[in-house]
Amino acid sequence: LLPLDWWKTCVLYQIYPRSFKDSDGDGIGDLKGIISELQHFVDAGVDAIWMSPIFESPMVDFGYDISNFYEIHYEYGTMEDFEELLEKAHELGLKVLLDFVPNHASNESEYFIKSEAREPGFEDFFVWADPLPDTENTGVRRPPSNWVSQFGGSAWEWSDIRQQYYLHQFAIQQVDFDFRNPAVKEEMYNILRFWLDKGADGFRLDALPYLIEADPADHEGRYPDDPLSGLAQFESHQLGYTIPLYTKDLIELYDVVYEWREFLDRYNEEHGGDTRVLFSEGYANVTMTMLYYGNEDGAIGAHFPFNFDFITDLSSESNARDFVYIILRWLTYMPYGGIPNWVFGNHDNNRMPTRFRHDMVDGLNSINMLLPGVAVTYQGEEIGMRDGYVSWEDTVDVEACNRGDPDTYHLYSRDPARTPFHWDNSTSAGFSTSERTWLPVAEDYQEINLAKQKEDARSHFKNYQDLIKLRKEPTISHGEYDIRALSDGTFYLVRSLPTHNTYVLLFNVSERRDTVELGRVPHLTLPATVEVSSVHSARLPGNQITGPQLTLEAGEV
Ligand code: TEU
Repeated sequence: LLPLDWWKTCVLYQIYPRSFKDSDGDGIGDLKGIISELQHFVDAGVDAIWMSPIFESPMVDFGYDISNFYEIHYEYGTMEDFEELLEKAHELGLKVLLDFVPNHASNESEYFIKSEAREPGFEDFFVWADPLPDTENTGVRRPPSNWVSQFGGSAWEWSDIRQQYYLHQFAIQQVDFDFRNPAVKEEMYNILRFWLDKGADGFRLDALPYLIEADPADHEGRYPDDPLSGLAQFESHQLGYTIPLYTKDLIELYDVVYEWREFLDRYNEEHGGDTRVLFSEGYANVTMTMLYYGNEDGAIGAHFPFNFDFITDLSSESNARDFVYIILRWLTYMPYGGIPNWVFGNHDNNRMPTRFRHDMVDGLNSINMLLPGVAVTYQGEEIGMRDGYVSWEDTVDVEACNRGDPDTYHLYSRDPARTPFHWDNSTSAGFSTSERTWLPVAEDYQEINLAKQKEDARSHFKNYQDLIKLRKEPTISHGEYDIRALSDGTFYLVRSLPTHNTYVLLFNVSERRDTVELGRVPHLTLPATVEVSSVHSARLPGNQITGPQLTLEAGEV
């Protein structure tokens, strides 16, 4: 069997630095905190970590509004801390990926301040436009188009200094770069090179669908109004979401991604060492998403685009066939030679056990680990952390604050998925020595925390460790897959490889007990031995399954 490059089978763990571990008692996670807990990744069996942005930022969008792309944010530490983190992680065999946010910069960045002042070289760094001509002499200034920000309101903001509008597809303080300007592209290479030279192993690429907008040159000199998703429709609640035509998924943006890949391949070639990688982020339909892979062989685009299908297309309402269909859809559409990946949560969406059901944690972690390709874990999924409760008074997420009010904020808020990690049952769940943390610690931390799960005979964390060990089996890394629903409730995933063990996963996603005929599962020879089972399962690892039937409880794997 040919060994596979590290990133093709890795377990990739997303750290949300603000909520991972606080080393200095200010209630905010930091790099020293991450350094102090690197052993957690080794214990768990994780191969690579990526950190949400750690760069200098006014924190309007908690780091996704970067004011200096070459500096570490002071609340998180110093450049020395980052270098130490990298060195220690590498010593432990862990890869470290950074979050690269190319679509926008903070309005406090030098780029923006210079651009707003029309300094030569920076004048066209962002998307600037005049107001619509006031043909009827109303005296009211109107933005260039009806485009809407993802966080609500117009995507255009007036600058008194420059006497023009600038585009922001996210918060007002997140100004959209103009990717039609070669100087912007050049600067992006400088930023990438800076962090690669420090030793970063790759990047998660943020918000790529929004990189390029319609060119006024193609629309009689003006920014075209969006027919479906304009501000008026949005504000009258005709649509609770947007389907932008001129600001998202534009075909030109893929060329920018392919150029980054070329740049990275060249860097890899010149510098040697382990492969540095690009994982792209974007919510889009499957056709547009697959374009990030590039062509057949998956060798010209992102190493892979994150697969958000478990977040966007499956929930506690889904039956076994829904699961099978959604999993196969990715595997079917993926270009030949592409590497799949599976994401169950992140800092933008409700946590996995909350979107699905609490009894499904082990089943979901099992499919994540036993499907082919890369398994992605969002901080907390290894112990089954659920959404925390965050009151309106404690809410800090810019999206919730902009779009919501005391009655509706919970529909938008991303705070519940961002509450601090539960290390143990001490003060602030062991996240901080302070009782006051930037977001409240979820109330269930006494029940759900890492220390307890290490002690308990059976736990989500122990299952997580066992599953990662199982992943190392050649059948899982190199084998074939077969997946099919046996009933409304239960589907099987068979992984097989000639002359190696066969592994069969049976997962009852329904709320009811379900009995299936094991004779219908291909490649399954009886008796079979249990390797991993849900914490609420009566079957224990090592138990024999004889058949001919198997009864699974609700959510049991
Ligand atoms: O999110 C990009 C994105 O597509 C958003 O629309 C996301 O779906 C939304 O925030 C969900 O409410 C990335 C980051 O992951 C997110 O945290 C940032 O706020 C956003 O980019 C802007 O940088």
